[in-house]
Amino acid sequence: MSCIDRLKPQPEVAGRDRLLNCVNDSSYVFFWRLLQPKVTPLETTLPDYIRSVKILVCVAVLVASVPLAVAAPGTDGKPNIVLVLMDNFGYGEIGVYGGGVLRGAPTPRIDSIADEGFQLTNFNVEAECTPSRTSLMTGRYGIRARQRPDGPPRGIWWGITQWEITLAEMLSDAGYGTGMFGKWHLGDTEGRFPTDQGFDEWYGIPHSSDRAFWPDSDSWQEGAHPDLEFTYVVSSKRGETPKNLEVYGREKRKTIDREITDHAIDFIRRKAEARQPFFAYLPYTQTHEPVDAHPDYKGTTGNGSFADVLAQTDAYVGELLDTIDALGLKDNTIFIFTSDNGREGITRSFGFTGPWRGTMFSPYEGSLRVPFLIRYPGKIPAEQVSNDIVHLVDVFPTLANFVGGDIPQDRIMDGVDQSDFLMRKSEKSARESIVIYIGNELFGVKWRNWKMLIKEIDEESYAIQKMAYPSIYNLIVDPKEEEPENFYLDDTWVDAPLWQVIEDHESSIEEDPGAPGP
Ligand SMILES: [Ca+2]
Ligand SMILES: [Ca+2]
Repeated sequence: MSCIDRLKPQPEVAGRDRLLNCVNDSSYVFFWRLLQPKVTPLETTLPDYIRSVKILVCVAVLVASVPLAVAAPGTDGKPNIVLVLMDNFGYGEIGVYGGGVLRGAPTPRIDSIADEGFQLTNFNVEAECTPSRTSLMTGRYGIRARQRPDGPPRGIWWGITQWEITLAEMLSDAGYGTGMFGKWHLGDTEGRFPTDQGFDEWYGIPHSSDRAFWPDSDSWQEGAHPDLEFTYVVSSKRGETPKNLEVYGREKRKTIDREITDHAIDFIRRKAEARQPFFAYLPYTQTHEPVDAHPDYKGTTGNGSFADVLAQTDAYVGELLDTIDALGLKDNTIFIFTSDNGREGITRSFGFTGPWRGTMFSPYEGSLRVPFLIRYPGKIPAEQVSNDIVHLVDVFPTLANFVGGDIPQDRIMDGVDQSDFLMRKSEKSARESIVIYIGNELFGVKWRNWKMLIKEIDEESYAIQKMAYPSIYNLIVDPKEEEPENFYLDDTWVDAPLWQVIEDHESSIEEDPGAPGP
């Protein structure tokens, strides 16, 4: 494993706990929404202002130069898709989830997606980067794609095979221009880069951001192993071998999300001008460690690097929204903001999971529950909030439904179509349950408001503990997963549906044990 996610988690802070103990239902979301200030121009920082002026000028030039593209929707009315995926970004960071000002930086632009669309408070992911990104790209739990005998000996999470049908391949087959700008982490060998897996173009990094420490480490030993080399920022077009551009060290770490945003905006403009529906995928590198703010934002909040990066990210998302809106594509563009997993677990990190227990690489809600906001004004009503269970694997079939794409029929898809739920054509989510894995280990399940863990993990040592009897949590009355037995005795009937989820999943794994092909 290259991730530094296995190190010791930050100890709980008593004051924070006291604050959060009062929080146990969805009123939390509305309460904190009320506390988020409206940002006026006077409160905008100088770099924000300069960048806003630059954007306005650029957009004005664009609008003047391609007037016919201004009102042009995607080809055949297909909606465009912009998908922002944060890295190790907890549930509690942004304003509408109780963060924003509480975290030292208001997030009005990200919050606006909730105001104009749908906010999920029970959106689930996998516990670490690669399986989570596998879920997003394939609509299948990471466990299915990793079961290959020919991976490298170190680390099981080495990416997806060509055989997997990615979200980008599905959209490309449906006529979309597909651009990826950011971190891949799903394979770094010939045939497994993004531009081998459905993306027309890619600018970003193949690996995890902890490798940005290497070039600046005083302990780096050149030539220590033939496989060891610095990560480069790369670019490629479909079918090309990626070209190394610059070493990904701490200096590049500061600016890469700015460059990701710029490349994505350029891509969106080009596709709008060409009147081709587009999929712009922005897996930002923040807030994985190291959390280094861009020079435009460093020190601007006065609340440290994490808050600076939060402000920076909000501004970048705002630029993307402004670009879509100025091109006249707002009603016909699906805009999603989410994260691949909860906050980092290392002691020196500063992420925030809101009311939930634990960090990434654990089976607890702080690992699995992340923000998910979606805006699609033409189809999804504004100001929607739901605590129904949805999972990252659902994004593939949901987007397939929205665009008229093909869902693979020759393999088990774990994802379900949530388009009717998001459009409020159906009241409830299309799923009631999920399975929870860490690495190879099935840890448990969630079903409605109940959770069963057949294993737990020591949050200090990461030792896996197998229990003689499972832990059962009622997540409505015990959202912090503090009392596994307390709320269960009157309701032992939940054993039946909870175990059924495990049995159904295990039989589906027997039927589809792993991806074939190179
Ligand atoms: Ca991650
Ligand atoms: Ca493929």
